[in-house]
Amino acid sequence: MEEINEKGKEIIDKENIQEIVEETIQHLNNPVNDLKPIVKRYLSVVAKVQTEGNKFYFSDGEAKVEIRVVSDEIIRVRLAPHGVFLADFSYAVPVVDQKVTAFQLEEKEDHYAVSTPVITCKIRKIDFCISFVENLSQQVMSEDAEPMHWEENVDFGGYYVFATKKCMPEENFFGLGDKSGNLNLRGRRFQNWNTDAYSFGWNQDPLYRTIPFYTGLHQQAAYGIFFDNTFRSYFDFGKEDYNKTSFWSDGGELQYYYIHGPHVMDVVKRYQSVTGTHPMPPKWALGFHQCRWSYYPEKKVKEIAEGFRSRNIPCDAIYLDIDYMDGYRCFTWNKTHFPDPKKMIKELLDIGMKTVVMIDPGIKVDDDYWVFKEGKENNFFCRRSDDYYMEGHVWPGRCQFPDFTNPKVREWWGGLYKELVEMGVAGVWNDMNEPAVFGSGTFPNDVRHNFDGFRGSHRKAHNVYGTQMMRSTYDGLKKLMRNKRPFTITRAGYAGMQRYGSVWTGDNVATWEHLKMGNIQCQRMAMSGVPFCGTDIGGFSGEPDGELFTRWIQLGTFAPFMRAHSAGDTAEREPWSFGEPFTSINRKFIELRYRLLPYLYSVFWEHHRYGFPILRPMVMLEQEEMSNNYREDEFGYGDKILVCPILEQGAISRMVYLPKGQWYNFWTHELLDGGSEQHIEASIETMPLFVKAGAVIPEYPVMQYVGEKTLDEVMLNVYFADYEVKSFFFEDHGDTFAYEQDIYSEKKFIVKGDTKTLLIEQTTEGLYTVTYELYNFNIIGIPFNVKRITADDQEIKEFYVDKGGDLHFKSSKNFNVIKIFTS
Ligand code: MIG
Repeated sequence: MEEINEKGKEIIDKENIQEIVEETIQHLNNPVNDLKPIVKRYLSVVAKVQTEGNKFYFSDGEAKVEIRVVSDEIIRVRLAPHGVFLADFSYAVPVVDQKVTAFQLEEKEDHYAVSTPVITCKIRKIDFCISFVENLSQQVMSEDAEPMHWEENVDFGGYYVFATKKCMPEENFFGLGDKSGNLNLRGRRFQNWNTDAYSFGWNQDPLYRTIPFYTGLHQQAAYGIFFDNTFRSYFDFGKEDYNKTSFWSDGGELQYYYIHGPHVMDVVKRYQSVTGTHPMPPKWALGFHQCRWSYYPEKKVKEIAEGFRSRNIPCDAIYLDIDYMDGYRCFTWNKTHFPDPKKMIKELLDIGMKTVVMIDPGIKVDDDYWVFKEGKENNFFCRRSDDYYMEGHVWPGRCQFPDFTNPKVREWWGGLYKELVEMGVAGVWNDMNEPAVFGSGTFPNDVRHNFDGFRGSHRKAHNVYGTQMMRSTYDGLKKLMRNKRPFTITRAGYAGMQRYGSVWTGDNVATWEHLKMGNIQCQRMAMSGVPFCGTDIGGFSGEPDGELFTRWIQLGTFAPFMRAHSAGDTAEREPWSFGEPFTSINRKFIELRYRLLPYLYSVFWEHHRYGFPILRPMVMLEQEEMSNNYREDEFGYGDKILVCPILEQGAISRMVYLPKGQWYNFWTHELLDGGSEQHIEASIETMPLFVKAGAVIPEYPVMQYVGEKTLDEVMLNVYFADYEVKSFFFEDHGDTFAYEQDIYSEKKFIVKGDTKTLLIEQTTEGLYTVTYELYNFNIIGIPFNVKRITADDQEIKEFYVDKGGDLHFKSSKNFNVIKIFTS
């Protein structure tokens, strides 16, 4: 690599270029040289500039670069080695242009500058090196170490494309989708190629998903780079050369978005503005889910469902893994095990249990099977370059695979869910969509794809196959469910996958290391734009003991997606499988999940509407604190709760870092000062959990499933602070898209305390009216004797302080201002 770069540098000298081209041609024409040409070509001197609206073109005479102002904080860069850009189509980015207030192009002595009110993109004349500068601070956020370069791909056509940037001193990197290993990516190299990674290990790479987006943080300021390229791609964060960060891919266009911060949170939020946020999920999907490979026959499924109810352990969904099908044929039922699925699903629903079923991409080659027949007749299955069908073995045996990059195929596939939806299936689980094939791992490179009319081989379509399958599932269900919110879960995906549903981290293992790894994976997914993520609680393969399982349930309580799952060759694994004291502790935490559900739902809304992630790694909460670049256990759950799982066997306490400000210990209500590490007790019955002072945390009574009870009041836990703090509380129907027509209720609370008073203000937005009438206040940490309470100047006479010092009273849900006085 180093050698090649040296070679490349020579080329920068324009004089040399003809020589190099001739050398390359000779090299290619020499039959002895069936090696790839080792010549990389670099952009050279900027020779020509053109403007077209928000797009600016710079050329060195042959290669062309497009700089497009996407918003005040986002600029896109594209490279066309021979001056012709590829079609501007992306599965990740539905709409490129956002709102820009102003932009301009200026010519300076040694560079051109494309600027917005916030950032400037500089293109250096002499060598085409591109840099991004924040206007206000003049800080150079990101800067090419070498001009963009490429290498002809003789085997497939097109180019290998490369960008190499300076790795700033003390710069750290985050994101990049699903990688195992530490949260901070500095010093490592990665590859993106969706892979079925059964029992993956620490630092194993690649895994199931591809999200070529990272956040860089240096001198306390952050920016992001989203390399929107679906081919196999690579990222090197100062591994090969401590001073360089590079990304490259096996084909496609060198196209990336520079996304400005300076807060890490801004970077992630703006990345979501480019690739979209997750739609509101059905509320029940935020409950607890129970899964196993596989629960069958029907009797077993019902027994498990009833097992939850008889033990009073809340649960909203039960999963049917591949064995519910007839010979693993998708969209069929094994009639021996499930003689009347509709009836079973209804009976499950009667006790509040939703049914989620698995659907895989591999379709059994079988002329008596209607799905295969339809796919064959309509030419919906993938073909090889020489026109043979793409065939591979998966669960059903010999299979063909729908080309989900074809909009017609997506439409067809989406419609295939009709019968399942009519039977009452509430959600769909898409597995094996890397795509995974037994033996060879995945499709061969030469498989052709429609790519929404833009055509491509599997090299280009591989990493998006899973997302397009999931999209087809999501869109299909949305139609069939008559605009009720679908619940979908996928294993594979590409950037933007969050627009179509949730994800789990794949086949993990029942070890303490995997518990730690899973915690990091979900945080990393959150920083990569995928909020609704969870791990297989308990570990998919291997056997957890009661302690590990319970610690996993505890962590899972604060994973956006909470599901226990296990492989078929393991012992049964329900929350009660390990006996006491574990069953009771598991129940207590699952109940906590349901108590905090209105909070989680509100945080989900903040994600959907404003682009904030649900999980917030410490570096996101406090990026100015250098040590947070390396912290990966503690995380924010929304902006009001801080979680720190116990990740070590036998541990009954641990050190926890609390960000600056004041925090209440959730269990003891002890008030702690942040900004340092604290020693926190956490026997197996508990885990370190903190609430920000000033927070209003809405709470529901424990329910066995979402919507079990009609509420006549909602509890508001208010944590006293002697400064001002805002909180959100979002409610709506919970399962329709009416929120898109403003039919929701978004409440904002402002809490302000001092030594004598506490004020709680409420404002409401949206057109939805909640059905309950009262708030039941639980005020924690009031430092004075309460003498009087008013709601909108009306006296509230009934109140009391309990033994623990918490103040209780009720008020109308419609209050504007509540005042609590000491005199
Ligand atoms: O080849 O459907 O990751 O969750 O239980 C294994 C059976 C296929 C892999 C999934 C796992 C699921 C399993 N599947």
